[in-house]
Amino acid sequence: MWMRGGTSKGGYFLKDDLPGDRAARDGFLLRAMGSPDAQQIDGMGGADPLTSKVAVVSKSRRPGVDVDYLFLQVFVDKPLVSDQQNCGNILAGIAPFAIERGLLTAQDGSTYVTIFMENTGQTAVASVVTPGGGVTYAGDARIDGVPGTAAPILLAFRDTAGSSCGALLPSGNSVDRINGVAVTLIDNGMPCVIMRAGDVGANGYESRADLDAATDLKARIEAIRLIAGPMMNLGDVTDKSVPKLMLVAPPCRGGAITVRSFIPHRAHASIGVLGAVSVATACFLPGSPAAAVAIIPDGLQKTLSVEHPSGETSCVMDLDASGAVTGVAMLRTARKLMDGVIFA
Ligand code: NQM
Repeated sequence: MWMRGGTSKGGYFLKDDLPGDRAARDGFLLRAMGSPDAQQIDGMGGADPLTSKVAVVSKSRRPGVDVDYLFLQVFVDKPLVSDQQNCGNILAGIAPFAIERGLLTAQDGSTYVTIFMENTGQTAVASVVTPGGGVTYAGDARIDGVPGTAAPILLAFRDTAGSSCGALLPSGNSVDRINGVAVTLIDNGMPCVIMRAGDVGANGYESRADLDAATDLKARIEAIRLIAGPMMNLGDVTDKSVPKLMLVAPPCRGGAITVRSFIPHRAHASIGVLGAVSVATACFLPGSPAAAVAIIPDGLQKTLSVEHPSGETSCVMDLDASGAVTGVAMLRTARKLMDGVIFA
């Protein structure tokens, strides 16, 4: 099934429908997407990392969990399929897909689906609208980066700290310096290197096209990323899609912070779900580049509006009395685009 999940798009497969052998599976997915090729002309991929994504889904045997979800990034221009990152946007399509495929029985009204995210060994709970026990994609929820409206899908995360790096702050610090630039190395669901846009020669309000064309900027921040990888327990990240690079600046549309993200070699059209969670979490680290530019609302439950090139993404954050983030919820939507047979 091909679905839009949040601001991403990709192929959703039942695990049993794919080859069990990893090399055979990856070869199949590369052919399905048309990679490696900048145009992905011979496959389903959209010539963009945001539309060259795969979800592998199965009924879970874990207690209290409905389905297992493995995310795979199919590189556009390299013969690479990576399971080294999670994806919160593709996650938005998992519950509807699982219901459509009969992996679980939906309730009349709305259904909560507990999803084990295999890439990081953590769980998320998705709530979907299911009138009469079936999925509906129609509704009036709107997310920036997607035209029109659709049924709301709420994603709740409780245990995302240290998802891939083993700790929220894998270097043990709120701030490190790499190549003279102050950075926060953080992983609250997505490994991210957060720096002030102004510290690397950007302003933080650029368009995606301008960022993609900024060769010097991209070389400067890639050099930082390659050094950050081992500091974040990720090893050599030359051929990995993590950590992501987050250039932050003061909000300009009434939000909490402005971000331009690289994922990691192309600029993101908006921002990743767990990428936004990680940036929002960094806003609470005193002395960090994010805290220096963020405007934080009052209250123990705070909605942080993360501004990005296509609008904003709101993260609803629960904090404990010490100010540590204990849970995050996000609004997403998804849509079934086609269901059929792929030839690869
Ligand atoms: O951070 C793109 C996306 C993502 C990831 C990327 C995502 C997340 O927008 O949870 O959703 O960072 O490669 O789909």
